[in-house]
Amino acid sequence: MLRAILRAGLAAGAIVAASAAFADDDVVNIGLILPMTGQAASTGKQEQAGAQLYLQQHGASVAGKKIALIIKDDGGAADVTKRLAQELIGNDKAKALMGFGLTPLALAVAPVATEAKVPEIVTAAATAMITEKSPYIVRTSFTLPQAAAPMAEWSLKNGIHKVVTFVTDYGPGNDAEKWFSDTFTKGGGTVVEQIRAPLKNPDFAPFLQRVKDDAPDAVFVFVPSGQGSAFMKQFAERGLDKSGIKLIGTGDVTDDDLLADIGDPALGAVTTHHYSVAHPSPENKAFVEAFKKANGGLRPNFMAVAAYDGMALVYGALEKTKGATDGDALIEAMKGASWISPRGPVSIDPQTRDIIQNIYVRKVEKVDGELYNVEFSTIEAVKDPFKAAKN
Ligand code: VNL
Repeated sequence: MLRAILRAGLAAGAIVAASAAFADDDVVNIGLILPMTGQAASTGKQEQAGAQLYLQQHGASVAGKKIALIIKDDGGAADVTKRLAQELIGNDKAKALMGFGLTPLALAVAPVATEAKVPEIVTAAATAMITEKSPYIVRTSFTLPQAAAPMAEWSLKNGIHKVVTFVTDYGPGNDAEKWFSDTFTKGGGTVVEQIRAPLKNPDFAPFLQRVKDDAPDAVFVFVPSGQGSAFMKQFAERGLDKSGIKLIGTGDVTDDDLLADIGDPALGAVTTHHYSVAHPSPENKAFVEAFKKANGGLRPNFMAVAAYDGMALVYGALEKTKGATDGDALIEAMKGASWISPRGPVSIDPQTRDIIQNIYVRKVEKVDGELYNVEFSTIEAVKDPFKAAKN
């Protein structure tokens, strides 16, 4: 892992060197901390590519400042994330930290952000309570309650009465389980069983056998980005794709960059999420085309879009502060910011610093020989319901 950190550090060094024409004071370092290695490496890759695409398209300067991204690999280990955050602030004078591929990694940095008064822009991790852990946290990804509750609403209206929930056993999975189950039960549905699988190296097979034995109308699934194809393959191996048990979930399981690998067993899965590579807007068409071109044909997923939007948030804030990089000024400028993302219109809730966005109901379909999450219904401007319920 050390080698990977050094390599990422060197690459970032090259970006900084390119900004030599600007005086040191005019360079704004942004620390992008991601799992570039380890189990969540696909998230790191997508996020890095998303942030770099924004930089490439919008130029590395804004409000008279030169923007330099310093990319660091935490290997998915929270103690490393925290140390890198401290070093980026202490040594590199980073004015914002971005990334955080998993909930524990985002949480580890919260006290660092608070103490240093440096914005922590969470572009991946999605447990609802994260933004409550520091007044310097702003999020451009999503929250699991925001995505999971609409799945329950849709299920209630579409002939699904009995559901088994299947989630990865940590923050976002627990949020998904709770917000799907509570919403579904309140509306008259029955949750037959709630199954949780471990985050690290899960063997889904024994859990899937339980789903099969329960014979529900549907299984509601949350697994983090990157695990969807292992899950779906074992789902198909157990014959669940042909068992009449419908697959529903948040869009993490039918991740855009994994659909080709999953193949036909994904067909017909209905999920709720904030981004599909098939989102039919001119902004998204341009984004997808440019992303693929810059990354050897790789499809962007929701992680890439959140990092792209994290950069949009920083650029917008710097414009508002006229280049001032004081942490309090930047956070104030981010509150209430709104823009058109490749995913659709978004804004930052000034009360919670979480993102308000459309949630789309989508179905996996084959279009021109390729699998896509095809959006067929939109719930507009959804706020994180976890925080809305408290206010
Ligand atoms: C998290 C949530 C991570 C959703 C994910 O993929 C995801 C998290 C890495 O909060 O840890 O799809």
